[in-house]
Amino acid sequence: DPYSSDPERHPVLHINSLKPFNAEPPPEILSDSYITPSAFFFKRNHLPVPQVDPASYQLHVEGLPGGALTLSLEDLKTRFPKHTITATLQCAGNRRSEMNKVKLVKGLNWGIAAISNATWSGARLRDVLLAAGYQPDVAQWARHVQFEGLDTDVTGTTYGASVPLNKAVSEEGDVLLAYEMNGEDIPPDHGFPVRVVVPGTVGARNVKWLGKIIVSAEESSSHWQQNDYKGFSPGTDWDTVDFKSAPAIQELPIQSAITTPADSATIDRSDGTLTVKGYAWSGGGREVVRVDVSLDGGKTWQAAQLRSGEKGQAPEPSPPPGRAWAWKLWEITAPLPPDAQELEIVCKAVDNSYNMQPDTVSPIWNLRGVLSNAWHRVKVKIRK
Ligand code: MTE
Ligand code: MO
Repeated sequence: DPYSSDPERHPVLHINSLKPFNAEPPPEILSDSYITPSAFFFKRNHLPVPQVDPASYQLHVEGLPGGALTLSLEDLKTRFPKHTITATLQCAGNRRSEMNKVKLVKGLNWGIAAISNATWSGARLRDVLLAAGYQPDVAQWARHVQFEGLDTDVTGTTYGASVPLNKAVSEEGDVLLAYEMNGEDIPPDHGFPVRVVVPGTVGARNVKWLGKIIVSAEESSSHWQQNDYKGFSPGTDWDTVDFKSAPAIQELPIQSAITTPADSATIDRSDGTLTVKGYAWSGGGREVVRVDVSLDGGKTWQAAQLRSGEKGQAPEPSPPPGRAWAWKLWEITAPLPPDAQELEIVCKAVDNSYNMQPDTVSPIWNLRGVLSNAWHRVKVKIRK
């Protein structure tokens, strides 16, 4: 069993697949803390977790004029400044289950919690590429930076992905070769000893157990870059789909969801108010500027309170424009409509480019069930 050396996991996680291991936390845990504890951080593995010896670990950097560069973990930690960011990762398939309700899609049936927020520390990819011989004239022929994981399938094929070169080398891109998550060594499930963190970019490009970096004219040839993680028209089916016709997902669209109350919950009328909580995030470093909440299925709206830090503590300093990599948690306490026995609670977020979420799922349905970001709706019953 290639999965026999997979690590232990927290029993509270909702498992979508055991081998490979894919799991998400109960949604209400996400709004308990601004930084998601690593044990609860969603886990998305395509393959068995590789066991990497940190003492003999090597990272290879290829494709630059200076020839190949090989770095040990110690090199990465000592030869480059340590940089820390707070960044949210979201799987392209987050909220896929809502697309499945419209019409069956292919993929893991994720709920709303294939998204989490952590602090990441490591060397800047930019600094490592510069040390490996990157110069501005490389951009005349190179367009992409490819990443290969050390996890392999039975045929020896590794997980791989790529990101645009300009994201990788930009001083404002904040792409990290991270060796710490939430102030500790990266746990095995999240890429020990080194993973790429490409903030603002879909989870799939944040390659774990990083073994190789290749600067190239072409995108990664991996299955996951070429024939997966792309969006299509609702009218495209498996007979007509042409994966070459669509770009690989990189930045993700504006997203928000209600973490509590849960769908189908029964709520006590008690003091006549209701507290609703959730998360909101947008890709490409766009900052969430507002979350609107409705208790009547979208007829009337109120703006929620946004938070970017732990409860009761000073908020994290506001990020420079275009570098809002972390989510906002939001909360609203509103009076319950008198006599209401049932409510449809809805949320929708707005980012600083005024991108907004679509109101329903059908117009954005796609056969892979990715980019699922319609208004999130939760129905609850009110007990007298
Ligand atoms: N990197 C490797 N090497 N192997 C993988 O299976 N999964 C990707 C990405 N990086 C993956 C990987 C996907 S699809 C996602 S959503 C994120 O890792 C999940 O990161 P997490 O498990 O730390 O939450
Ligand atoms: Mo993913």
